[in-house]
Parts: sequence; structure tokens; C-alpha cells
Amino acid sequence: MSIPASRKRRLLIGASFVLLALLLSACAANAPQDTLKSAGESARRSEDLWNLVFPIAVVIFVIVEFLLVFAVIRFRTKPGRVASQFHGNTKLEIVLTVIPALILAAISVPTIKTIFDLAEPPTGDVLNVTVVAHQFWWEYRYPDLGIVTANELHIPVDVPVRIRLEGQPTDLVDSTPEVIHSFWIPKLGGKQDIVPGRLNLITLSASETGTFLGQCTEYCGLGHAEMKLLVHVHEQADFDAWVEELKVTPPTTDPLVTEGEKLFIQGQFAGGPACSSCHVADATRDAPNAGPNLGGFATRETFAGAVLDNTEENLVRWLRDPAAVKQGAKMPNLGLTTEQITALVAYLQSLE
Ligand code: HEC
Ligand SMILES: [Cu+2]
Repeated sequence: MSIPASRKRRLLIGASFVLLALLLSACAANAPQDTLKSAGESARRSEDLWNLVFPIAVVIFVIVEFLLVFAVIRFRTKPGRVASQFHGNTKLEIVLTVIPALILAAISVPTIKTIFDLAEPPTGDVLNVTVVAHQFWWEYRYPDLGIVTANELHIPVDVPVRIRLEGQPTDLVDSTPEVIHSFWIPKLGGKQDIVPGRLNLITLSASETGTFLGQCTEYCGLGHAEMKLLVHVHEQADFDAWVEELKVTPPTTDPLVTEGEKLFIQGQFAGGPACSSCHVADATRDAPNAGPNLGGFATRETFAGAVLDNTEENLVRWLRDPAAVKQGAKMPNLGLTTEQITALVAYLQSLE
């Protein structure tokens, strides 16, 4: 079958436009997860390496593609032309093996150095954080500070954070084997797998205050795309204040909040057990839990893997049917009544 020349040209132009569109879709002036705008030492090291290796790769790409296209056009089939017939060219093969080997050897020096430098445990002032990945949310334990939180990580600026990535063997909601997740905050560094039954270590640090976005980067099931996270980077004093605030549970006199707390602790619902069988609402209780620790919940900007803004409306939707707002969410639909939801939302919003 042969395609007429005019049709061929149209196809080619169409394909070029599709390619161009794909290329342009990668451009963003201020993408929140831009690896090439690092905001911390460990991400900067990766960026420096990229800035060195990428231009070399581009030059090689251009040379190779030029030679390829040149050969295709220059030596294309023509009536009466016969390709020269020979087998092997030892000199050429040696040259084409030695040149790439030398380039790779040269690139491997800074690459290996960066890998080893990044793996080096930090010295001096260090914040230790244990990150546990669950389907489909993040748990953060601060062993030296005695607090636990979820999805939104808080760290002080300019302090190296030693992160232990702990892979759980099973999921605590349904006892199914846990899967591989990957922890990545593009502007601060990382991208390290969390493997069931294994411990991985990385170091991150932030050189500026602010909020940074990250996400799970290893496909882990239905809720994978909604397994995001936020990092809040504070001045040291503000970080210390956050820790202290998290440690105190405010007393309440509001009857609706008290009603919500009672439901949270001992409510029996049509669709499942009390909230407290999966959650604690106390950041100082470092027990293994099937669901996120809800201590200080009202101070979080987001919830459910940082995909929902922490608003009353979203909380109502969440409690009505979690999996309807977040694909694959393992929190069951508890069949709550409107009155129960109202009281529970008031309680959740009191957890400052
Ligand atoms: C069988 C265990 C289970 C029960 C019972 C349960 N939850 Fe959950 N809950 C979870 C899991 C798991 C998640 C995390 C879902 C996700 O983000 O993928 C969650 C998430 C949440 C969140 C969002 C937390 C965050 O920071 O992202 C809130 C709020 C919440 N649950 C409230 C409740 C309330 C209130 C009840 C009782 C009416 C309840 N849960 C009952 C397992 C449970
Ligand atoms: Cu994932």
C-alpha cells in the first residue's frame, strides 16, 4: 500500500503539531513541583548534577540524530544504486566503543560523588523524622519530639532532616500486604522508595521558608494520584511553637463538640466501628493506627493525602462517603446520619 505524497505531508505536519503541543505542555513559569528550582541543599546537589550531565546528553543527542538523519537522506534508495557490501569495520567499532565509554566514565565521577555525598548522614543539628507510607496517605513521627502527624510535614528552615522511610508489611485497615510507595518533594529533594519490610534513609533540608508540594511517585493502587503531601518550612521558633501547640489538646465546653467527641470515641455506626478504632486525636499518642492521627487536625490546610482543602464542606463530603471523594480511600463509608456528621465535623474543627 502506498500513501500519496500530499497525504503524507499533511500527516507529517499534523504529527509535528501534536509533538509541539506535547513539548509546550511541559512548560510552566512557576510549577510547584519544579525540580529545577531547588529550595534546599539535597535538591540543589541533584540539580547541579543535572545541569552538568544534561547539556552533555543534548550535544550527543544532536550529533547522533544529525548523523542518522543525514545518512537516511543521503544514502536513501535510488533506482540503479547498490549499497556497498562489506562486513565489519574494526577501527570504526573500536572508536565507537571507546568514545562512549570515556564519556560515561567522565560523567560517572560527579554522579557517584553526588550519590555518596547525599547518602552521608548529616552531622550537628539534625531533626529526625520517620515517614510511614500507607495506602493512600503519609504518617510522620518525630521520635525526639514525641509527636505524630499526617500528610502535612513541618520542618524548620536550614536544619538537615534525617528521614527514615519505613515500609510497613501490611495495611492496618484490611490486613492486606502493603505495597511500594515513593517519597518525593521535588524542590527539597528525595525520591526514595518505601519498600514493605525495609528501611531507607534520606536527608532533606530547606533553605527557605514556605510551603512545598510533594507526592507519591510509585504507583501504589487506586488512590495513588491522590497521595500527595505538603511540607511547611518554618523559622526554628515557629517550628518549636507548632510542636508545643500540637502537644496540648484544647478543652471544650461546646455541647456539639462534646457530642462529636463521644461519637468519635464510642459511636457505633451502621457502616462500621467507632472512629477511634482507626484514629486517635492526640498527636502525642504514638501508637500504630489504621488511619491518620488527627491531633491538631483543625490546623491542617488540607486532608486526605493533601488533595482536599480542610473546609467544613469537604469534611461533610468526606464523612458521608470517603471513597466517593477520593478514589480507593480505605476509610469505610460508615453510614453516618446528617446529625452525626454535624457533630463530628464540629469536633474535628475543634482539634487545634
Ligand atoms: C476502618 C478504619 C477507619 C475508621 C473506622 C474511620 N476512619 Fe477516618 N480514615 C481512615 C483512613 C485509612 C484514612 C486515610 C484515607 C486516605 O487519605 O486515603 C482516614 C482519613 C480520615 C480523615 C482525614 C485525615 C487526614 O489528615 O487526611 C478524617 C478527618 C477522618 N478519617 C475522620 C474519621 C471519622 C470522624 C471517623 C468516624 C466517624 C473515621 N474517620 C472512621 C480510616 C478510618
Ligand atoms: Cu503511590
